[in-house]
Amino acid sequence: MDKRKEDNAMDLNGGYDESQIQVLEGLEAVRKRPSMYIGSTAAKGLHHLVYEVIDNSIDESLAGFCDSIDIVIEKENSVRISDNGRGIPVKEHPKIGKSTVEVVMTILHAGGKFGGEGYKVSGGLHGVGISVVNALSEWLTVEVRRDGGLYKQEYKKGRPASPLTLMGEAETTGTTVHFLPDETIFDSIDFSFETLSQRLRELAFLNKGIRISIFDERSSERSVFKYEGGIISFVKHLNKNKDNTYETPIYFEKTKDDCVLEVAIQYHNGYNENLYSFANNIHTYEGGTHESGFKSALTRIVNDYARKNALLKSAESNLSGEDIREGLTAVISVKLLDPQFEGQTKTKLGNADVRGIVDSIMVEELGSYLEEHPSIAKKIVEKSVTAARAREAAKKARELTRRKSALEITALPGKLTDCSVKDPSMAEIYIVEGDSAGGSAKQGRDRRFQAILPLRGKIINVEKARLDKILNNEEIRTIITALGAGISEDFDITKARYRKIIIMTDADVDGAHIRTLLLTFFYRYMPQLIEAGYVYIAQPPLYLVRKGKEEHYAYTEKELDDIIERTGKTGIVIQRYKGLGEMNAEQLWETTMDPEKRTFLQVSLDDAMLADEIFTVLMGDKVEPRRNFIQKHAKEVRNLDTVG
Ligand code: 0RA
Repeated sequence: MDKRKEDNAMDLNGGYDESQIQVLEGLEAVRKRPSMYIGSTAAKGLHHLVYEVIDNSIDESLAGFCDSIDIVIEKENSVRISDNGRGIPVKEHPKIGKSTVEVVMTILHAGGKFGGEGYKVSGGLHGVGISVVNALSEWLTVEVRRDGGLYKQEYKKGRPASPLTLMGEAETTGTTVHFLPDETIFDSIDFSFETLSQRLRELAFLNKGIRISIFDERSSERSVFKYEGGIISFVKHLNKNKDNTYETPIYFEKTKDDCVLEVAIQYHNGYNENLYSFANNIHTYEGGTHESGFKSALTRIVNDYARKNALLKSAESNLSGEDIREGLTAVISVKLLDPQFEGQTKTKLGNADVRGIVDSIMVEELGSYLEEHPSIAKKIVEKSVTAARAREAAKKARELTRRKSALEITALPGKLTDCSVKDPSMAEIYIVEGDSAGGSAKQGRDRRFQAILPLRGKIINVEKARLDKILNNEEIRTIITALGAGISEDFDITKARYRKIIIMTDADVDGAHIRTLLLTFFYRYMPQLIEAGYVYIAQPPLYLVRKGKEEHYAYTEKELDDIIERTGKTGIVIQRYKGLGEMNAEQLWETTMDPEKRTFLQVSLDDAMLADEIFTVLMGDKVEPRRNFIQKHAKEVRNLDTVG
């Protein structure tokens, strides 16, 4: 309430002319309904502020004027973003009668009106303009180097707090935007170095040659991303620990009807398909015309090649798209003038003409590549033929499982200790590592709504096997039956028997390994579960600190330090939990399972790429990177494979 009063009473420099009233209304609208402009006020929306600013720098780069962007997360969570673009124009805007800087900073969607005809990222997904960042910041300052001068202006909650002022001379050009997100608007203003780095690296891959650095003053962490190879480097990165079918990714870039298409393709000898599509640097998770054009062209081109070169006999049926994409890692990136984003999350490219454009470039470029590289072409066809045969076998195996489960309709696995409630929205299942922890969980649980499934045997490495073999693994079958929603193409989330599926493993390397195996399995064969937010990771404590009768649990190393500091060192006994089995039933309930007290990590696939990287490194064919990775990240794995 107070906030609004203050906002209305705020004195602007000068009177209320029409444009200022518009500005006020615009900023007020953003502050009132921030989610309408940035999606949410949770972590995602917060990080979006940074992306919104950087998109402007990337636009400068696409226009050919910027090749370096530096981001600093400062101690109190203010962020500084500098680029060496042209700088925001400082002269008075002819229509509005204020500097263009102020117009861009205070009028919604103003950015786009100045950019000319170039390919703009900021026309994309949210593309709300930098004024939204300004409106949602406690304070923001902008510095512009342009026309030989250094100019500066300050804002508070979106409103000018100083005029645009010439501060001195400047030999270079560029823009620095420095802001502190408004704490009253966001759930938290704690920026994640990891989250930002991930997107910055992606942007560096998608815009070859651009240098993007990030420095975190809170932790002194630093990263610099620059890839001369662009999406070739991207694909190499995705496949770095895979057993690749050939050495150098297939790559081409071509412009047609104002649409720039870049494609990089490399096959590996595993079974998964990793196709990442982008439109104007936005990850189109839901695909769209560029992706469907790519897929249909790839299928047709490989089949045509196979027929023409007698690798597929006339009696044999065509290879399916899925067969041809087994073991495919590809990045496709289009840049176009007026991208239309559709779909649930606005990550599906809608421009109909792009399908045909991608198709025709594919025929020209991939078609001739295969002609010119017959040994690689042959490998791709042979892989696809093998995939087709294996898929036939998998289908048979799946039908067998289905028939079997139809016979034993109510036969839940013997290992499952089910809960009494049958309503999935109230029911949860703990998948627990080992029998002894399983025993404690069974005793400690609230039997009304908590089911326990202990895993004792080995879980198969799903990254290394096709579906038919995976379905023969007893632990996997137990999980599928207990969850009740089927698998792969037959998966039906409405049949899921629990809405919370909680992975509870030991806080050691083996535990991390089992957790990753389970996540890989869910990710590959039941991604809908993760998308729906049903999958969680339990957070058991690492330590119990005793002092006299007092007991404190520490879930992180830092908490342990804090407790020691609070309680004093003398007379304390620290017990480190190596496994869940070291806790008795009561302790396990109290620390990890009691809904009143527990904390979970919700697994999200927002960042499928990061997950895939981890899965690849941990599960891939090469042993060496796996060992290095586990040793390096044993403690952090849980943070890496989950988001939020
Ligand atoms: C308006 C017009 C032009 C560039 C920009 C804004 C601009 C905004 C930001 C935000 C961060 N960095 C930025 N760099 C540029 C076009 C400039 C021209 O035509 O010279």
